[in-house]
Amino acid sequence: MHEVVASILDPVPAPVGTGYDSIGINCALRRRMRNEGTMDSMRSWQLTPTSDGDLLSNGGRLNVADIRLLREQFVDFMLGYKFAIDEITTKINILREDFNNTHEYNPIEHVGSRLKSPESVLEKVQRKNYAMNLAAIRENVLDIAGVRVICSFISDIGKIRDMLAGQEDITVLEERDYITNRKPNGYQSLHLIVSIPVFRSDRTDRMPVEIQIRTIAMDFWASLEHKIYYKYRGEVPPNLRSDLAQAAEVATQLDEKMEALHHQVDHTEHTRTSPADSLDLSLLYDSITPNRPAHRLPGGQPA
Ligand code: 0O2
Repeated sequence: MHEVVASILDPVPAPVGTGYDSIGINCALRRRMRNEGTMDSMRSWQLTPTSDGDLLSNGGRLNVADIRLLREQFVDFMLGYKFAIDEITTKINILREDFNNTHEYNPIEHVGSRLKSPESVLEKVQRKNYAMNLAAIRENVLDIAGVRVICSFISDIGKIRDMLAGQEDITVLEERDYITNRKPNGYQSLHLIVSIPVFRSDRTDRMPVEIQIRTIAMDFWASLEHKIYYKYRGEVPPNLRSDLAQAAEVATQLDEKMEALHHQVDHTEHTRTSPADSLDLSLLYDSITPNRPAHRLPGGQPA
């Protein structure tokens, strides 16, 4: 049965690189197209019936209508994760724009996201020995939706974490700190599994999203390591492994150096305070409508 379903899902080709699409503000359209493309490619999964139109499974026969229903349910299931990515990405882009507007410095360099391919979801279910049904996937595979935030400095990672974790509708389900506890191969990143409500047309679902937060140097290392890992199909030769471990050490030193430099720069914030609600905006009005008669202050004096 598993093999039959997997063949119906007609695997989307494994992405080159990290699979995370960069979605800086300038790339928002590309991200949308890519996300829509992902869902479109799922809709165009080809069925592979036997000569008499049915699909064989271990337990008997599945007809094409059963498989079509299964596919539609899977597409709908995956759509929820795409919406969850959209929600988290919007939150991060709001933080970024707010930082640009109200602070002198913006800790968010890039934001990326990826929706796990159906092939990779089912591969994980198989590998972890979970039951091959949607309920088990929902409960156990918490990284179907992934968002990656790249920061300038190590200290930004905690700030971004706290800003997201502090939002009312976000619940942190799990946290893995691979920065304090670097992986043996050198991998560093802060991973949060959060849940967020997604408001569908007929229901509200709380959806899990894996958020990875790391510096530019950590990300540079991870994307190269990912390519090497895939090139060697997980069997990375010992000399490359040791070079990667050294490169991770250099990346950490660079992060520490940049952090120290960052602290030497005067970051006295000239943060604008929010305007008081009672502030008189008539002067602003006069300044943007110069041809109008001058505004009169209370008491009849021209402003
Ligand atoms: P991708 O390309 O992001 O889809 P598991 O999913 O069970 O294998 P686990 O323990 O649930 O792993 O999660 P873990 O270790 O926290 O890592 C999940 C994600 O972190 C991976 O997702 C990678 O994106 C990233 N990651 C973890 N370890 C490494 C590493 O050593 N090198 C690199 N480059 N990335 C790593 P995916 O789904 O494996 O890949």
